Amino acid sequence: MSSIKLYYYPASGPARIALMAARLVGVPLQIEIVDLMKREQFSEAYLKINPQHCVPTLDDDGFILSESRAIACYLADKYGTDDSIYPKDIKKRAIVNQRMYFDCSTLLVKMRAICHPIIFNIENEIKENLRDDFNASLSVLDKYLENNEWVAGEHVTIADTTIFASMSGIFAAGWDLSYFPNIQRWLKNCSNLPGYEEIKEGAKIYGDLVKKNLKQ
Ligand SMILES: N[C@@H](CCC(=O)N[C@@H](CS)C(=O)NCC(=O)O)C(=O)O
Repeated sequence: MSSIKLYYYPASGPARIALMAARLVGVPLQIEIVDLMKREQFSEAYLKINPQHCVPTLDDDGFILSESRAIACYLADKYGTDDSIYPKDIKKRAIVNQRMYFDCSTLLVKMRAICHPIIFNIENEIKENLRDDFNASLSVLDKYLENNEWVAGEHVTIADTTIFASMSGIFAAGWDLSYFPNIQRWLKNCSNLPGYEEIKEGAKIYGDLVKKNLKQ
C-alpha cells in the first residue's frame, strides 16, 4: 500500500483539486476520508497535522502539506514524469501558476459568494450583482481558452485539473454556460481526464446542495 495519504472529503472542491492533480500525475494515493459533516476535521489527531482544520491535507511519508494548489504543485514536481503537466520552463510555469492563482483569488471567491449563502440557507436566490460578477470571471476563463485547447496552452496542466475541480460543484448545479463556448468545449476535454469520474459524485453532492435551497 502507498505511503502517500490524502485526507479527503468528496464534497470539498479543494479536496477534489488535490485528488485530480494526483490522478493526472499518476501517483497512487491512500485516501483517508475526513467527514466534515461529523466535524472530524476538529479531532485532536487531525488538528495536529492541519491546524487550519480543512481538507485536503497530504501526508507523504511524514511530510505534511495542506493547501490544495500547493499539493498539486508538489505532487507534479516530485512524482511527475511528464514535464508538460507542470513545466520547468519559467515562463510556461508562470502561466500555469497565474491560472491557479486566478482560480483561488477570483473564480473561487466569486463562486463561493453565490453558493455558500444558498447552501447555508441564508439566501434562496442568486443576487444579480453576484451572478454578473461570476460571469465576468467566467468570460476571462473563456478568453484564456479562445485559442488554446487547455487553460494554460496546448497541453493539459495542473491548472486544468485545478480550475475544473474547483468549479465542478457550481457546474454540477447547472450554471448557465451558454455564453461561454470555449468553456463548454474545454469541459468536454476535461471529461476525459483521469480522476474525472472519481470526483463527479462529490461535485454532484455540492451542486445538489445549491439546487435544493434555490427558489424555483
Ligand atoms: N485554501 C484551502 C481551502 C480548503 C477548504 O476550504 N476546505 C473546506 C472544505 S471546501 C474545509 O475543509 N472546511 C472545514 C473547516 O474549515 O472546518 C485549500 O485550497 O486547500
